[in-house]
Amino acid sequence: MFIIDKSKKLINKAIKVIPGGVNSPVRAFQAVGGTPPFISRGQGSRLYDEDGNEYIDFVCSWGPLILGHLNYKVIKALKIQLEKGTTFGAPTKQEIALAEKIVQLFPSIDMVRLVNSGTEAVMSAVRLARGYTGKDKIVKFEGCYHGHVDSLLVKAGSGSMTFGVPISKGIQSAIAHDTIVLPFNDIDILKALIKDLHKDIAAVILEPVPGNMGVILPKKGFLETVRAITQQYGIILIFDEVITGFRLSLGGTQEKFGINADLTCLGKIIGGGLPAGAYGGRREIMKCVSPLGSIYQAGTLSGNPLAVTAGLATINILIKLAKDGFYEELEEKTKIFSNDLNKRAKAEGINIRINQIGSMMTAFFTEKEVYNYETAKKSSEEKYAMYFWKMLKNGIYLPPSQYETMFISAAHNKKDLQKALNASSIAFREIKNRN
Ligand code: HOZ
Repeated sequence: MFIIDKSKKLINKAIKVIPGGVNSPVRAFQAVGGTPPFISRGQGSRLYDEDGNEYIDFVCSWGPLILGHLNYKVIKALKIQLEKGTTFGAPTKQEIALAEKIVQLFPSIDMVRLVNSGTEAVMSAVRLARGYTGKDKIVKFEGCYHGHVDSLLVKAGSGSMTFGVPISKGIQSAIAHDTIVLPFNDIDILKALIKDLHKDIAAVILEPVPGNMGVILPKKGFLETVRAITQQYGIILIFDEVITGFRLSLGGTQEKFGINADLTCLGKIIGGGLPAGAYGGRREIMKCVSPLGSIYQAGTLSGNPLAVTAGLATINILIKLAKDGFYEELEEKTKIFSNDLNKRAKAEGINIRINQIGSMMTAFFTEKEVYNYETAKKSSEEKYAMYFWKMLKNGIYLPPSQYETMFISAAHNKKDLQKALNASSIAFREIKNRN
């Protein structure tokens, strides 16, 4: 029997003092309905809610926890730092160590600035691109989500897509005016636009492997052509690798695809479970950032010792694991899982399309290929919601939206994945019987 009475009481308290009862919209479960379980703790691949229900976690805090919850070495490093203090508002040597790791692992990054979130990283990178080029227009792609920065909350993904809000209220039309939105994976439209407007375009920004409209795979040659055409016209190419950085490989999409961006935004894994973000790139661009240059950006808790310690510990563990084929094994584990999931859906006559790369995947409830926002939106949100709840009641915690990414971590073992597959077969059968 699936009981979440305590969470029901908690959400009723929460909504009195927090919009929607949550501090980030998708967690409110509006896309799938019902009450979100209030989580009391995590351990390895597991989450536990206030009613004592145990779940295998495929959200992993939306990406940061590639090592799973409560990694022993990360926690040990944090405990040592805690004894020394939580924040100083002054430079620390750990920040140098983390910056050096990022520079070492991302050849496109000569210098990097630490901030507190992916949103801050993207907001700063966009301001820097505009300041460096002296141009105003930014090109983004429909369904790509770059945090909640005004100029990019235009036809974005994640919660904006989940709740069908193409442009958030409160964004001045003049700001949205300088944002051009194109369909992802359509290189001809991008080429035509850049040929026409390159004199006004400061930057093209994208999630090189989008994870916020569900996982979308770049078509063969798409990223390479985006890089070539932005290079040709002197347009700054910003890769938002907040999800994919250290997720797809140590050097993110850039390492996996062999492409160098001009500016890169990072987040999630680099905080090791604590709030952190970063933006970095070529030295001649980064030296325009205050206090060296005239592009201002600041942050009281930027580079704070706790987040830097957790991030550094996580990255050091990943560097060691990568030497033994960690990323290849994680991708193989995810591939086997997604192939089996596909077979089980087909066996029950349920149409799904799975996009999977590295340890990221999304099962879209549609029979057609999903390669951009428009095709993703053809998925059955109703069927996804049914699948979500049948899985949750069977102890599997999936993203509460069709337009998010499932993550598999180092902590997910064969038993976890088998349990999720068995629960999926039951869920698919029940969905079939309902239709
Ligand atoms: N940006 C997060 C995942 N793409 C959404 C998290 C949330 O709204 O809780």
